[in-house]
Amino acid sequence: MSAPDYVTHAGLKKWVNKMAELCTPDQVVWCDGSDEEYDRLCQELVDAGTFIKLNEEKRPGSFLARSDPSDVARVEDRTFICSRAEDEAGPTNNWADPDEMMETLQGLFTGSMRGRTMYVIPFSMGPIGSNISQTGVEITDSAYVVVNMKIMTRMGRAAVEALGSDGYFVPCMHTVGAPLEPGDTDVAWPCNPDVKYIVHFPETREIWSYGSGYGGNALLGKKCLALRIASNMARDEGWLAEHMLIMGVTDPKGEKTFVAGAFPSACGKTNFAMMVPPKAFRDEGWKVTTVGDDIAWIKPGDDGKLYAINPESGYFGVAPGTSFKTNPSAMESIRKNSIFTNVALTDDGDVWWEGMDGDPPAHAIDWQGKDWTPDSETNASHPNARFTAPASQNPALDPAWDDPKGVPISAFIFGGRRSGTIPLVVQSFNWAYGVFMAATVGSETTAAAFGQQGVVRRDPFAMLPFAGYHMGSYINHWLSFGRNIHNPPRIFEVNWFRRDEDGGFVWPGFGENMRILEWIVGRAKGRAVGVESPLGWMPRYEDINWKGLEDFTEEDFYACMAVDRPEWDSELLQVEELFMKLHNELPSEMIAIRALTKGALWRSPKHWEMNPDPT
Ligand code: SAT
Ligand code: MN
Repeated sequence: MSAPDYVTHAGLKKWVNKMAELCTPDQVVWCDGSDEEYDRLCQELVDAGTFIKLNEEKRPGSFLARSDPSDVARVEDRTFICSRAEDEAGPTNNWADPDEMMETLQGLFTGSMRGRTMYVIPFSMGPIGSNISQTGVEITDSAYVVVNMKIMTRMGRAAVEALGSDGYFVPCMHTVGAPLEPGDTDVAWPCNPDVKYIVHFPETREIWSYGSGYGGNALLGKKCLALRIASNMARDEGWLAEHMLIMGVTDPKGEKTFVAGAFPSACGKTNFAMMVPPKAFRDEGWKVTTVGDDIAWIKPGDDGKLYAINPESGYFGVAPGTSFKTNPSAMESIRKNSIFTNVALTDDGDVWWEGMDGDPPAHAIDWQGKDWTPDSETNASHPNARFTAPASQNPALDPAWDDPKGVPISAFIFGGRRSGTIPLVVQSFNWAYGVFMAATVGSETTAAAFGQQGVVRRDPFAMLPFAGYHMGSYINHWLSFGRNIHNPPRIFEVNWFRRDEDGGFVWPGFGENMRILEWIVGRAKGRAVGVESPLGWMPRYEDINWKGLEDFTEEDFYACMAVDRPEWDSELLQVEELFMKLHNELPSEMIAIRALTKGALWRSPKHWEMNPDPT
């Protein structure tokens, strides 16, 4: 099919033709993003066995997909940043020579869509017409990708019309890498089990993805464009592309403050973004609303404030562990019109996963299509099983979530999963100290995901797998960016995951995080009291609102807040290791702040004995 009339962009049409010649699909389909197109493709996916239609009464308009067992997550070891110079990619990315890689890809993509349909998906990351948004065009041979992109991005005719006849777009090439020969029958989840490449060319701003149909490997607007390519754009153009949630916090007076937060995987980012405050807070009038749960693009406005948009329009969230207890808004968001990947199918045609409310079903079909009962030794859903749900279905969606202007950010929050060392909350002394905090964030690996439990993996800015250039330069970009902001957002570090000697969590977490958020917002607005600690400003027990959590004692609180000198000596040694790795491009300020922090560690962890500083 040739391009529809509303496509007036000669460069786009030329590129699509060239890619069709390379990949030799049976046909080319330009996606218009309409509901009819979505319904038609979902039906085709049902007919092909990729989708199972869920019970229309229980889960209207929703589908289940089961991936190939070899294609269940992003493949970081097959992800490449192919900058001209190896040093540009830095020590935390895989690099390959761009010319050699392009040759490899041309070989792999030749004839790669034989027997399949090539879909052309124009999409906007961010509200169409926003000066912070970017346009991409993904070419793919996966209808599963098309329907997921429909939920996750502003996709189709509107995006291509906004592009006009000469607008800039990021070309995103994707194939599942499984051509069909005449007479071949297709499988439910085509992919290439042996060869996978997720490749970024930062200078030419191109993305080429081969062999996987899953999540961030295949929905190229998300991690590939919105983080790895966009982080390069942001550095060159003076803005930020971040792995951050954005939320609005409304206080009882009706004043609203927006904060952005970065957390590594498995730290409850989606839960935090959709947090429901405790009843005592709701009764007072506190409200939390979601702008985004994964990615933030942030630009300085003419008034000197930082404005953030969520480039996405849906949630691609981890299903296991999501329940009405941990995240009621997510549960509401997935009631209908959602796609589920690698969760279990119940006998009444609904979905189930580990950690859902109530008792497990007596029988289900697991994510690999096998019979499952609570006595089975394996999990019914894959630990990385996902839901794809439209943001518009989130009951806590912020009214400004698709405001083209973005929302003004007053605070940045960074956090990891740490059983000790890092206090529940601390505010950095200033922007540079905040950059140090963010640059040194670590998170303990969980047994399920990464093997050995309790090993701290440094994940600067929660961007380790997503920074599209040298992590040292990335830290430097943040430093200089803040220097040029008149009144930069305040920077905080949090740790919801401290444990006591018996291994139990000391902080209840979830909605109770609202108490800490209230202090953060108060500090960002220059109201709340903080006292000095070796690391930054901290609340005392009396600076936190404990209404409704009276059995959480002063002693409990300070157990979450202690700054232990021996623990910090060892922490700063690990920080030195990270800094040695990044030393080529690491700003010297980071080394200085590390030394100053070491020098500032006083013997007493009782920071609250210091005089409060009311400013
Ligand atoms: O698969 S995604 O990259 O979209 C999600 C994730 O792994 O963080
Ligand atoms: Mn993410």
